[in-house]
Amino acid sequence: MAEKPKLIVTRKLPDAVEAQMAANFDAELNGDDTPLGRSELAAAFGRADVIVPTVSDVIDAEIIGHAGPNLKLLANFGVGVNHIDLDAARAKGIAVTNTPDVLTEDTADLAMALILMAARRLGEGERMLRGGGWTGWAPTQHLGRRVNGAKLGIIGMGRIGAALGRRARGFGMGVHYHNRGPVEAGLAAELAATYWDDLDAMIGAVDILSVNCPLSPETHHLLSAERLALLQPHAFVVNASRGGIIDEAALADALKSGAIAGAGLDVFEGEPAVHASLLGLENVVLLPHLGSATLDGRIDMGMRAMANVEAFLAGETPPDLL
Ligand code: 8YV
Repeated sequence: MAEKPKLIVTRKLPDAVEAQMAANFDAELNGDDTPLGRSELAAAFGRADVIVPTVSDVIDAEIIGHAGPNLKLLANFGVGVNHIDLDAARAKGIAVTNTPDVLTEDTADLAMALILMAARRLGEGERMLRGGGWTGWAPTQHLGRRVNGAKLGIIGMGRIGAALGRRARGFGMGVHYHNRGPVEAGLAAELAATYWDDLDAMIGAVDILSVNCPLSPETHHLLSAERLALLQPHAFVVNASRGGIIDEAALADALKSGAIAGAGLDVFEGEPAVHASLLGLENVVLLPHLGSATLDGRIDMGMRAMANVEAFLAGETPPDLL
């Protein structure tokens, strides 16, 4: 019998996913979920046929340079691939796939949760109660801002942006968006969405700004100090995409000075490090990259990664080839 392909998974995945991997491959799983150091990652590149990495692996040209002759596929567990040097992979003849669609709804839920948490000051309220500081209801305690009727500006109207737009409509918000171009007419009509070609103009006009575009060299620090300064003082910023799209130091300054009202962040430029000045601010919600963190979603992501691996090894074009 031919040997099974060697599949190396860099992190612990849900049991159902690992069981399928162990059944179908010579799978090296990560039982205790200790992230691989650079030398371990390089060694894994040297002996694998397929690697299933995640956002916590930095796969740059140097790591890709360690790929052995058998490594032909990086089947990323996750939709964002900014942690992988795609050009270096291509140059080395290594295909890369991701897991779109299956995490769209969960991530949009998380973005909506950030909006509600920030605008209604829910984290502040919970911290006060748990800290023993609640002395009873008061008419002017922890007053947030109404989201019903607010203008939401979505940067990046892809799958997740559109799913957030649907939620926002349900909460009575107006949907505005900036994108490479207008979305198709059916979606624009469904969301009653207003397209802004000029990002700066949209930023100045909205009450809540949500980052939903991928991180790339073009979107790195897209929300710079200059752009953040365009926001209205009552505005909120939320990010469930990638931390590097916002200049975190500039955001912290704007939150601290009151130039904007608040923010909700699920992602950070130097994860797991969080800009020190954000940690001390009350008007920012800070979550540990929970966007797709449902058991259902993580199983679906694993199965989607497996579908890509199986198609690739069968000589077919994987459904999510980048
Ligand atoms: C994933 C994410 O959990 O898919 C993405 O891009 O940001 C997260 O939801 C993570 O990337 C796993 O690799």
